[in-house]
Amino acid sequence: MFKKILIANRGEIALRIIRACKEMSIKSVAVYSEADKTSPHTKYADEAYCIGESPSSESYLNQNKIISLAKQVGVDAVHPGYGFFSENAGFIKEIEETGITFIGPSASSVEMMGLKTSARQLMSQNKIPIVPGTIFPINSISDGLEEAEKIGYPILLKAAGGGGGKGMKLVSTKSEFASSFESAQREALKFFADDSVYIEKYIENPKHIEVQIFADKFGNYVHMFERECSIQRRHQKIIEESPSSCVDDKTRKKITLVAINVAKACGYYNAGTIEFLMDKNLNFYFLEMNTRLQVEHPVTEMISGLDLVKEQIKVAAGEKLSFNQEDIKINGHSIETRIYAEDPENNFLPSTGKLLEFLTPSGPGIRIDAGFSRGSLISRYYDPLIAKLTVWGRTRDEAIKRLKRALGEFHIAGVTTNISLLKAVCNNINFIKGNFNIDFLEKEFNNEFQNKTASSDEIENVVVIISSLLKVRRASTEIKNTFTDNNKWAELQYE
Ligand code: MV4
Repeated sequence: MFKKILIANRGEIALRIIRACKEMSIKSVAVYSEADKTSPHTKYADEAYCIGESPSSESYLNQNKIISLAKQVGVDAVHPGYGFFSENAGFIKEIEETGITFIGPSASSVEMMGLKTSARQLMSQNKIPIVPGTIFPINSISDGLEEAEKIGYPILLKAAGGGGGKGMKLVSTKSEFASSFESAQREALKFFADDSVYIEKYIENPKHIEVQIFADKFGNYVHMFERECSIQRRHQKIIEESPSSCVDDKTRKKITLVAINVAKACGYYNAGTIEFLMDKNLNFYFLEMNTRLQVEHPVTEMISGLDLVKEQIKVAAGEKLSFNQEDIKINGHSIETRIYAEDPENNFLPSTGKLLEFLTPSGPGIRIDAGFSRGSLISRYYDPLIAKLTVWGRTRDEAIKRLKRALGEFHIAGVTTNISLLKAVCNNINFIKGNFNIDFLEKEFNNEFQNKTASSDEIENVVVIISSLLKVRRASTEIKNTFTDNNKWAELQYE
């Protein structure tokens, strides 16, 4: 087993990985930027080194600095977390050339899945259901028009080098094709340094379902069921749960088997996630594979009882999986909400500042993953994620009630957060019924969540009342606070 691991990340995920290291008696090495000098991950690791100025490009994305530090301080392995170098094949190659293990998949798996057209080719060779469309880039407008006609409008133009929704163009009729194609190519070049664009049939109102898979370096593969990730805004997920309330046992058997076959097709090892679009008839299509540990991994941990980060470390160290598929069971229901420093009443403008107060919920079935503590500075340099709140309940209903209770226990001051929106979602009848797809937030809240909630709230009047309370308090207080209905609770905790 490794003796010392460098964590090439920051915030909550760096802490998450350090925690696993501590439980495994592995020494942890944190890296930090100027802005993160006093961040919890910096303090909690056994060793910590400053790797540069605050902008990510000069610190967390400084490949040479991180690799030379890893060699210098004598680590056996590097964990990339998510984002930054987690899906960078060049980084993986270079770190492994030094004899240090990358805690994640091979560079070749990452490369194969990173190029969407090559992933689609591989999937179609392996009989994996992909979204209908082309498996090669489109070279000319006339070829594109011909392909689009075969597939049938509406279609989506996607960047081959892309993913995550950047540079995607919806084309409803053939008259729009030429101009959309040219602009898709321009955007693909700008974002991904590659102007290759391919075509997919546009799937209307799908759900976003993903399957967690895991493999060791000996060809043993397991899945850890699905996560429902449809509740998102502009490709930023805000609520994820497991299991999905729309997936029945039969569909679950099919989609998890397909996910394992995707992983096998690219010779995958370590933790990975297969993303699918699912239509209302429960047909599902491979979308892309995320070759990293994901932000929302806690919901899978809550229902399976597994520690994914520990398993990642064990598999990377060359251990065989210590469990097989029959050992993994769904126990209860878990929901994660992402607490972002942003203002849902002001077009989700990122909110920066000092966390003047930071009280987090606790009690039965609650898990908090936070990268900050009271007094921390939320800066403009990084992702606005302050914390993840993950709840567990025996049933989805219990999990939602627990989530509402827990959201009410937050007391955050100094920055504005999206907690008010999360509470409103908990009270939304369609959310409660599991009746939603990727359009949920836009449809139910129209990006002006207060107004829309007031009319569609069929469960309680809570949000309406709180909204007016909020307005009154806004007028009478200096601190721009998120939610001030729970001051009594906060005072109690400070006593
Ligand atoms: C799609 C789609 C509908 N049809 N592809 C967005 C991010 C990228 N990973 C793929 N995305 C989509 N691809 C076809 N053929 C709708 C989306 C999409 C989406 C997918 C998953 C989660 C949220 C989404 C939000 C908007 C659009």
